[in-house]
Amino acid sequence: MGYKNIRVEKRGKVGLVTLDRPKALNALNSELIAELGTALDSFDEDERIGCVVITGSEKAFAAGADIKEMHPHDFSSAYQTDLITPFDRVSRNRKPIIAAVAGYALGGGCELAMLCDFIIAADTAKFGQPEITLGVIPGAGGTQRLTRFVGKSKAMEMVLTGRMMDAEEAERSGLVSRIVPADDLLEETLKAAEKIAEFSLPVVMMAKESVDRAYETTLSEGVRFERRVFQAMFALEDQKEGMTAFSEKRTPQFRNK
Ligand code: DAK
Repeated sequence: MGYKNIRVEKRGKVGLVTLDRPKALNALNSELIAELGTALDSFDEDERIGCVVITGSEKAFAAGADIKEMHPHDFSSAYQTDLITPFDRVSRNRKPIIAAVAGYALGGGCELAMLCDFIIAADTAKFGQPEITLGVIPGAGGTQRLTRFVGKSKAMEMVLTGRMMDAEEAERSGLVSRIVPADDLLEETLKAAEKIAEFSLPVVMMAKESVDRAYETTLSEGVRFERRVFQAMFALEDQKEGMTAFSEKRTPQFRNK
């Protein structure tokens, strides 16, 4: 497929999506969101891909949903077209997705990063939910996910004032897993993605599913879920291979079985 708003590449076992609307700081219009969904579907279906990275430019991961496209909507059209909701597609991906964020990740851009499984931030990254300044509130999970990441007080302040958070504050608050120099962002993120893609794919997918379960259930239910998944892994050839390789002091050769 020919993409107009994103670039899509395979780097070995890693699928790389680069948001590419530089004139609008990667603002997420409906065409870009549809293209992103198509790219993620193709990586999810591609058995050679073990992990996906979404990144933007040096200046912006994404400066939010496209305000100029959203502006003319009324309630009826926003509701009937399910405005920007296909966005949630990211959270249905079964393979891990890492957000590599440099520059602005605002509004829907911050929400897109939070929909990924974890965020690696350049030292230039700036996160924010400035929707209040436009007369609306976050609409793609910002009030919910940001609160789970950084706690009520900081999320409330950011959502109510539109204040941005720099990379250091984001790391301190648990929004990002780590900070790297901007020049190294893609290389460092690809390194993490390649590492994940070398492991057994079904085990990686079940690890992701288990961590995600922590957000959807009670602790005791989550622990029970984890235990069942752990026990089920003993039906995999890759569990035998991983533990045999440890005993034989060699690198395991996982076959995703
Ligand atoms: N939409 C459209 N165009 C944008 C944009 C955006 N979000 N952000 C930037 N641009 C465009 C600018 O209009 C400008 O275009 P021209 O004027 O050159 O044609 C170009 O990008 C460069 O921007 P600036 O000239 O403003 O660049 P600066 O460096 O001076 O400032 C900035 C950078 C990021 C601080 C500034 O551009 C800015 O404040 N941008 C808007 C940030 C923002 O408010 N973002 C939140 C948007 S609301 C939903 C799902 C999601 C959402 C809603 C519902 N559902 C599922 C229902 C999400 C809503 C949002 O994200």
